[in-house]
Amino acid sequence: MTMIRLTIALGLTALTAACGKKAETPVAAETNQAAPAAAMSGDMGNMAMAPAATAPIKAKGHGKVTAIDKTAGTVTLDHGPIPEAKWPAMTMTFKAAPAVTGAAKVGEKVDFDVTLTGSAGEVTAIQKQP
Ligand SMILES: [Cu+2]
Repeated sequence: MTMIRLTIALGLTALTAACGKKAETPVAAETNQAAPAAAMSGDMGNMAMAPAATAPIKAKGHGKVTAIDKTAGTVTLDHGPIPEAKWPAMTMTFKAAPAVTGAAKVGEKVDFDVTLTGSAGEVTAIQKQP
């Protein structure tokens, strides 16, 4: 009997010790998680700078359709300034999906959504101005 109790006591001690260690492990894990989080915010700082170079910018524009090329999949817009991209007003040709080239009509004043990557852009949605 005594031996068994002792064994249980030892076992409990070992368990408690194990628990103690286990309790420490999550703390260490949290510390480890905090470090990547800090590193991530550092990465995000880099990401914030990246869009100027490569990351696509989603912007809204307003302008007039001057040409549509359904075969090439392009729409040419005489558009106003796009502050998101620091673009002045200009006439330029954008890539456009069939849904956009099909919806647009030359001469129409339009509002459009555009995704800009560097100096290239794709009109993703176009709507005749009300
Ligand atoms: Cu432009």
